[in-house]
Amino acid sequence: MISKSATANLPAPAPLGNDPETLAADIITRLTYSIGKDAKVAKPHDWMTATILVIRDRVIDRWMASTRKTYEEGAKRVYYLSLEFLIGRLTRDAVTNLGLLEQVQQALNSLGVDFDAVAALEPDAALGNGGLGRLAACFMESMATVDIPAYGYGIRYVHGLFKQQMSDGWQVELPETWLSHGNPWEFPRHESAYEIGFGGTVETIGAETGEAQQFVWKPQERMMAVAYDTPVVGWRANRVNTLRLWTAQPIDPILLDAFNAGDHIGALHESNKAEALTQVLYPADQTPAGQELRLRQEYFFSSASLQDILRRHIQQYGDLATLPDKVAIQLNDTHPAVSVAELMRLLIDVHHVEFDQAWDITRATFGYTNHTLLPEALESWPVPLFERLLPRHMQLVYAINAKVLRQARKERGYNEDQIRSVSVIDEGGERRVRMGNLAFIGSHSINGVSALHTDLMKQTVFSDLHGLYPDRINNKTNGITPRRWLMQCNPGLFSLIREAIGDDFMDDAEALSALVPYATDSEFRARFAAVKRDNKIRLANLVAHRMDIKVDPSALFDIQIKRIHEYKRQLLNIIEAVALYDQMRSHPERDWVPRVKFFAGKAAPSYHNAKLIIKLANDVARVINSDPAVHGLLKIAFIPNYNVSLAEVMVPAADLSEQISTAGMEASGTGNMKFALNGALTIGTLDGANVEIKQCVGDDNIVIFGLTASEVAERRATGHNPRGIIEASPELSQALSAISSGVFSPEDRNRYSDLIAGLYDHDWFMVAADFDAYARAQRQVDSLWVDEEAWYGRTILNTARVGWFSSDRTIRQYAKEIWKAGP
Ligand code: B1H
Repeated sequence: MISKSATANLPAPAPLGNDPETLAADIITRLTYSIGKDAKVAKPHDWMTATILVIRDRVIDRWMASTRKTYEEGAKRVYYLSLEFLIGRLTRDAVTNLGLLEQVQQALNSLGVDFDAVAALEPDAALGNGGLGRLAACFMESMATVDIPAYGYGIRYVHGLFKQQMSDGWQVELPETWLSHGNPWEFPRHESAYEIGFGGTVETIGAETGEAQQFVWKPQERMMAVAYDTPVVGWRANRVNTLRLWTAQPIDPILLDAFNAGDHIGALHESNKAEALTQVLYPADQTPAGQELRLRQEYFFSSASLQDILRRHIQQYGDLATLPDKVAIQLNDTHPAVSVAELMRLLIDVHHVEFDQAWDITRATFGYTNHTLLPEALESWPVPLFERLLPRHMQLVYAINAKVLRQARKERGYNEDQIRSVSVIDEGGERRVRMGNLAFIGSHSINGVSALHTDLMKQTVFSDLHGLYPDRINNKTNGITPRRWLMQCNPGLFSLIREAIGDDFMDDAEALSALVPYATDSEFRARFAAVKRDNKIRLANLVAHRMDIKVDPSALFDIQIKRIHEYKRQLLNIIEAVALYDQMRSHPERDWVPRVKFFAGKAAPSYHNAKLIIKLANDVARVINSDPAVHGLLKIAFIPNYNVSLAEVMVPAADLSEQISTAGMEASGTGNMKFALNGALTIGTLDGANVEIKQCVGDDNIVIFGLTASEVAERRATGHNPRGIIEASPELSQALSAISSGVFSPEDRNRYSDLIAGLYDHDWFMVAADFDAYARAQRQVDSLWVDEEAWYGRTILNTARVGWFSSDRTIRQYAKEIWKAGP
């Protein structure tokens, strides 16, 4: 062991140079001494690793300084617990936030290497499904930017979200292997390891002696959680925070007894079981997996994170009574909700805090963010499974629940129905533990992610809990980081804006409002249009190369990219394309606006209708794209394998952003914000954050259509007659009969009959109900498009007025109103 006096005298490392010459020399040094390659034979991948190592070195000083500062100031730390972090590539983000992009580009140039080509080799870190995971990644960057001492905690999945391939138009899932070439951004911390238990029994001691009872959980299975840290660089690198991801490892890599007894396979059983836990991300967005492995993942990362948080707190402050003053823990949806029971267990069983005090500490520490109201997406676990895996936690859940229900009955006079609705245990049918209710009662703050969503939370799923705790539900409208989603993905627009209004918007996205006067400046409009055109050419090249589809960059680029889900209504968009196709063939004499409809997105592997919708998009694309009768005026491209990096190419190229969910069903959306920021017009329903986007950009600069959330609720309640609606709409009837009769699937004419029959029978997602309004709105878009000058005026106003949707703003609100942390 190194003595204290010896460490105190260690010299500090020499400061690193940031000029292109030094960077180039350091890249060569890394290539030689860290990778072991001669520059003459180095592969592109070696250049990438060497470059990342050199950038990483520049991050480390700031990282250590940030950690030191938090410690010295005794600042409150924020912990963001999330089963998903959908990061994408990190290198461009780190290097721009360090302010070293040009220097690194020059350094590589001097070595005959192209930075863009090197950066493109980095695999996406796809540790998430969609918006919820991407939000966590934007939040990490913003927390570092606005100088909040924060840690993200999650799982280091070996396999992120599956790779999507198309086979004859059908989605096929392939395993994703982002770690196959190693990950130069991560630091293994073998010393930060915690034991995690499962199963077994709970023993009671002290029952006979009359002393306070103690409960000792004796897990049957045990494994280790080992930390891997990734630095998260904030804008201008003022702060670098840590994303700590856990990997599962066996306690004994091999059972020596079994091995020696000749059972070589059996000897590895434990080790395989541990490692399986962190192998793969569940790919079911909005449909809880329900399997035991998922609950194991949830508990595993919750327990490891809480043990780490308590260790850090005790080491610095010695006492857990001060936990809520120095620690705020945010639960990203219910996936980490078992943390409520785990913190209670650690406080009571391990640290011997009394139950009531432990409960006060717990509620004062946790905040819970709800991301969906879809009933099928609300997590719950069968009581027998929960009890078998986490017997001590089951006891604590019952004890907490009893306390809350007693209070509801006594102090609030809640009746049986209300008691049933606030209980953590769902007693209707098979008994289940409701994770949303557990997260709610265990938190002092419960937030929704858009104004509409938060209102609906109060009115629907959480209405009785809201009645019990009326000051807990609050709104924090989502945001996106303008670094990745403007500066990095759209360098053309970024420099145009800088030239026009200077640099203020780089530190305050709301300063983009200085662009408002430019909306009427015809020279600026032309330059804005030229940037958009360049971005469209880039996307056109991508579909030409990847899919062999030729599209015209002067056509209107209409883009819907997001997970494939019935409530997101890609089907509505496709049906409208079919109807438009009909119209174009029937009225070739009209001046049709040339349009390309782009789609991208993954379907959960077990979601039948979502996969069928992908196939339909591809079937319709095949027919329309090859029909000379439309003269190329309408094209459809479903681009495979949507991910963050593909979004970074598609978002800047959009003229029209499709945000057409059934009102009341999309909690917020964040793609909607990215498109508006990059100068696209939105066609959308009054759902999620679209409502607030409309307020910001103004009614003339967005195209809204369709039923409102309350109209949808009313129709569902009073009964809705989709068949009547369809029969009254010739355009819709024609499109639906074409699809269901096999016009687009001649090889299997009944492929879509059930899908379409669902629209006639119940139309749960109001596709038929909203069709005419949507088609009209699309023709309105056409008429806006024709007046080019005015169109770019509107798109400029979108960019100018959506700075409020920066995740910096969102994070400042969390910090001030929920966490009481940060500057
Ligand atoms: C959102 C999810 C989600 N809401 C369960 N809920 C999952 C639920 O693997 N699971 O079990 C995964 C994801 N994701 C999205 O969150 C909302 O649909 C969006 O509207 C919202 O913008 C986003 C971020 O708040």
